[in-house]
Amino acid sequence: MPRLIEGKLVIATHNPGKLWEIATLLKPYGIDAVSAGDLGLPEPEETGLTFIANAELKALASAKGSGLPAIADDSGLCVDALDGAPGIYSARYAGESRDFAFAMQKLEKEIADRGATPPFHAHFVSAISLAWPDGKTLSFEGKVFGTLVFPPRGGLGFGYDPVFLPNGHDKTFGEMWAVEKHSIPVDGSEALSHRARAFQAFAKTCLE
Ligand code: ITT
Repeated sequence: MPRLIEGKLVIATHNPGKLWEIATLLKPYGIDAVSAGDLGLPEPEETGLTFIANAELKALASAKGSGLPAIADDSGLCVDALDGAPGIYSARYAGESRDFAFAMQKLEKEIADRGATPPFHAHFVSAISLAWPDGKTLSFEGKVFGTLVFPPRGGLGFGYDPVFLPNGHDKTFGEMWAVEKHSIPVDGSEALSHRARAFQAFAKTCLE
């Protein structure tokens, strides 16, 4: 089957951490990627009620605004003790200034207020959508399960990485180098991060 994307692709995110991870994941496929920010494309309001709905809405806004296919990620952290919050509201949970040190403290307090005791089970979700200017979309989801640790550990990564300890590992995402968090194993086994897992599914359908 021919590849579904040839030539230029817009990465429809305004989050520098995500942009870097998605651009790195795309690199081996020889895709000419450009960011929505570099094209001056506006950030649409995330009015969807699911990760996939928001990823589609962001990818479609960039595809229609640029006339090129676009890929977007909508992601977040779901905490069992908070009934899945902050979930699709993970960016907004960090306030207008997107202060994740504050957001991680707020998580710790809200979990304590619920009377929960460790281990604090949580998972990250990433929905990756690819959209074309004619309105067609394809979406893929990836998840990674783990527990939350307080205080946060490590200064690598972005967002909630320092409090997330993936199951089976002794380092938080904030203590892992980027390659460990999101690389795609060459032997075809499953990647570690939610975004890399969603990307594996996307790449299988659209890039191979
Ligand atoms: P765009 O919509 O422009 O892509 P955003 O930051 O607003 O950027 P989301 O609405 O998808 O993106 O918000 C998801 C938030 O969840 C994000 O801001 C991070 O704080 C957090 N998050 C998602 N993936 C993460 C990861 O791999 N590591 C740490 N935090 C992550």
